[in-house]
Amino acid sequence: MSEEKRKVALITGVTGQDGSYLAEFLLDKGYEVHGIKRRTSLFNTDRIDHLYRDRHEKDVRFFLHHGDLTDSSSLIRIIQQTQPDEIYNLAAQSHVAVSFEEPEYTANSDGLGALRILEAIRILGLEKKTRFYQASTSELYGLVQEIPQKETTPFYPRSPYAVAKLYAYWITVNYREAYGIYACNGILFNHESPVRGETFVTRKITRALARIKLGLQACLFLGNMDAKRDWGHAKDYVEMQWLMLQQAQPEDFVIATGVQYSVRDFVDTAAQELGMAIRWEGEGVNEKGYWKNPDGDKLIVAVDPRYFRPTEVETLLGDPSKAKTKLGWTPKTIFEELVAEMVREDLKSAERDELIKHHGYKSMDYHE
Ligand code: NDP
Ligand code: GDR
Repeated sequence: MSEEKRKVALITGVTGQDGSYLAEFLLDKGYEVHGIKRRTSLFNTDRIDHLYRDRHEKDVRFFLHHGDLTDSSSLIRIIQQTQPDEIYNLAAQSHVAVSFEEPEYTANSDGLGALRILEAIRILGLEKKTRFYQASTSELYGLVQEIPQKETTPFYPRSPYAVAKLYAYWITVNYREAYGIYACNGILFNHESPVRGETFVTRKITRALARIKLGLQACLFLGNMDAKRDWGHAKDYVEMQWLMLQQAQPEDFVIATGVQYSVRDFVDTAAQELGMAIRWEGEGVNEKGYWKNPDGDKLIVAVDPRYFRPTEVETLLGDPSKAKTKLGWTPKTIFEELVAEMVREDLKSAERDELIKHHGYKSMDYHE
């Protein structure tokens, strides 16, 4: 891409899982990429360190700005400075269980945050220039009204997170209709990767089983093992986020694999990948748990009701037909490959921890 034609993208949530994959994807496409990161007392740029270069070097195309979705002034300033062709609003308090503990903050960042960006586009007169992507979610379907879920399926949010995201969904639609802004919702079903946050169930499982295998952790405590999700790979999904902004008309799209597994299936697949043939004892979830090591009575996966949610989303299964037809979507990574990749990476980091432990450092046993 030549210097004159270089497109400029602004990513909120650039330090997160999707933000890091999207930044890499857009840089590969020749974009100038600006990311918004919030101020933290320690560095939290692990996921994007490989992309970052000192501003003083030549041909730098990746820049970070301090800002926050709860602070309009920072958003307006950054958008004014960067004049982006595309804004990807990925920032959010994205943990469903945490949203029950911090509902007001979640509403502020996840709901009003989208409004603040759309208003900034208007205030700065960028309605015709800047395209806007909103990270919407399958959590909007909550208590599902139709199986599988598609773009026309009615919403029934089941958490403060989902309710906040419902506001963001509709304000995106409203600003598209009211002001002609090119604004889209990507209704993405769960997507994971080796850089998934450690407290989401998939990463919690792969990380814990790898550590249990190496004797660094005793037991993995989980909540609802019967919950079913449609899990894809984050790397595949960020390409769709970009494609949604390259169409002639702005539209909303479901992105999913169309295949569903339970949390228990995820544990089984990860255990198999690690050669840990876990024997499953008893039917149904009980508070004591029932997953044991085959060669003994050592409990290695147990249920802790602390991880149950006040209202749960039991089952999600997406119908990505529209994205298939209009965006040419076919998920590249299947479930088993996703689990295998996550397990492989977590085993490597557990091996590093084990090495440190054997040189005199005792690491902690995380359960979150
Ligand atoms: P992550 O939790 O990995 O990343 C969230 C990002 O948002 C982080 O960079 C975080 O910063 C940032 N952030 C949080 N609060 C604020 C704030 N107030 N101001 C500025 N930045 C903030 O999420 P994912 O990458 O997994 O998801 C990306 C988006 O997609 C989220 O909006 C999520 O809700 C949505 N989504 C995710 C799905 C998934 O399965 N992954 C599915 C559907 C939707 P910090 O690093 O400082 O915490
Ligand atoms: P989810 O993802 O709530 O779908 O939101 P998460 O991995 O947190 O939970 C998936 C399902 O697993 C059950 N579960 C547990 N979950 C966690 N985190 N920890 C546990 O110990 C545990 N045990 C069982 C949950 O109850 C749930 O049913 C994710 C986020 O990325 C959102 O931001 C995004 O919008 C949706 O996916 C689509």
